[in-house]
Amino acid sequence: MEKTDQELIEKIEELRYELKAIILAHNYQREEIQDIADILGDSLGLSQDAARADAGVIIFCGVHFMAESAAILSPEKTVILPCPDAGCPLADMVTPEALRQKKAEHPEATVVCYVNSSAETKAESDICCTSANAVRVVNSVQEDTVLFIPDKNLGHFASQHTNKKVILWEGYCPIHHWVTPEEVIKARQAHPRAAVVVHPECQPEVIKLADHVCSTSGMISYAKKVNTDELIIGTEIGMLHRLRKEVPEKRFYIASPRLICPNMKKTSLTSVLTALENLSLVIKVTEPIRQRAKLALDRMLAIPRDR
Ligand code: CIZ
Repeated sequence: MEKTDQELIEKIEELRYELKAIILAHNYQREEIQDIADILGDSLGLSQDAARADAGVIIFCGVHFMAESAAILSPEKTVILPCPDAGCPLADMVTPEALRQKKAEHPEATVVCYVNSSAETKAESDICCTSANAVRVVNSVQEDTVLFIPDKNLGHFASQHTNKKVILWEGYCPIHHWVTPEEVIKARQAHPRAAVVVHPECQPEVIKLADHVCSTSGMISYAKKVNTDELIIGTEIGMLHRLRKEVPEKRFYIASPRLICPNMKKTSLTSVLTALENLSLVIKVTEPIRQRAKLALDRMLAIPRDR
């Protein structure tokens, strides 16, 4: 007989305690996964929290590159991705081989790599960035030319806030990229008093229509401080659950009904329980790749934080 959600949660609690495991959930996860998580956040913040946590086992409810980031920062811990096929099309839009070729074409450029990328791609890069600190990272590098990978929309956003030449990689998040200006205009018409907040992975035409552009962590602080009690949110729909819980006095609307990432929704209570029972899939990064990828992350972390 199939277990009820309550039974699954009780079993997860039991095993989590026995194994001294912590459950991390990305802001885009299903509501029931967010609700059982020890820590909720963005990919880099979660990986940093995992590194600090007193736990041997980390259940990373997110997509593959996120669990890799946790493995890069916590090599001594067992990092488990509950759904082995939870990937990221954006991360897959750059390969280390293609990057090496592009670097050879632009030897003058510093490679700035968005954390939504594989460990191997990070290892080929000079410095990482997040959606929260992309502008700061681009401005921090010494060279005048930056090769920004793999998200062209975030790279374009950063290029609008720097004097550096930014070479864009032809990559994008299929969820954010396909939000249209028409959808945002329609949402504004439906909620005329609402502020429009969008993620910088959206297209420039959508960004132009927004009152504020920021990362998922930035959305929480903006929602708390902005002088309006309604917000239209242009990022993956899972974020609305967190916003509604943390800022219950305000109302949130999604900018487009298509802002649903199928990979982020793969993780269920059953897959979390199975992951705890079988301790699988363990995410491993080979030591040479880990060290080089960590260097790119460390260079970013050395820049004062802006989250
Ligand atoms: O880096 C992350 O976690 C993502 C995908 C978005 C964000 O802005 O937090």
